[in-house]
Amino acid sequence: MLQHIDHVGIACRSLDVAIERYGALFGVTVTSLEVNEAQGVREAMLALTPGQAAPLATYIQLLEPLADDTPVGKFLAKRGEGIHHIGYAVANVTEALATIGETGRVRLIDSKPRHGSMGASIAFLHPGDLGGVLTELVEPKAE
Ligand code: V0V
Ligand code: CO
Repeated sequence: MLQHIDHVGIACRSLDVAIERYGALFGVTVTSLEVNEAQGVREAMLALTPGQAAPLATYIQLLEPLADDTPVGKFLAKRGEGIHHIGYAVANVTEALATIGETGRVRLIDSKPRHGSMGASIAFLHPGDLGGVLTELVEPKAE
């Protein structure tokens, strides 16, 4: 079901500072910069495999909260900067949600897909049922 790691989400207080750091250290650059009001973030996707066509690309997703009372804002207050979630690519997020939901073993934060970065369809699974790892299913936008 899980095809590859689409992105690793990293919570940061300043997106600009984090983007500069990753560029200076690793030479990665911003592929996409978006504000996602529904998720409460300003976020940048930095491709690890420039030139390789999506959906095979893997990204670092840098996340800055739009407000304190958002998932990333609360995370920063409780835990500070660090890894926030892992996003796995799936072929079909609706089908993946149905299959996972049928097990009854994990709370679906999203019962149906939501709008994600770069036109992807995404859904989150609760970290409390996944060994403390907030897990995101990502169906990248079809080319
Ligand atoms: C919170 N907890 C986490 C966590 N965030 N554990 C692991 N990883 C995280 N990222 C733990 C927290 O330490 C508490 O554990 C417990 O969950 C409840 O935390 P809370 O602060 O009271 O927060 P809640 O319950 O209000 O919300 C937590 C959840 C929320 C995970 C339900 O953050 C959520 O809905 N996340 C999904 C949406 C999201 O994260 N969007 C931002 C990325 P204890 O203390 O009880 O043990 S947007 C994105 O990635 C996009 C757009 C994209 O990729 O395209
Ligand atoms: Co994400």
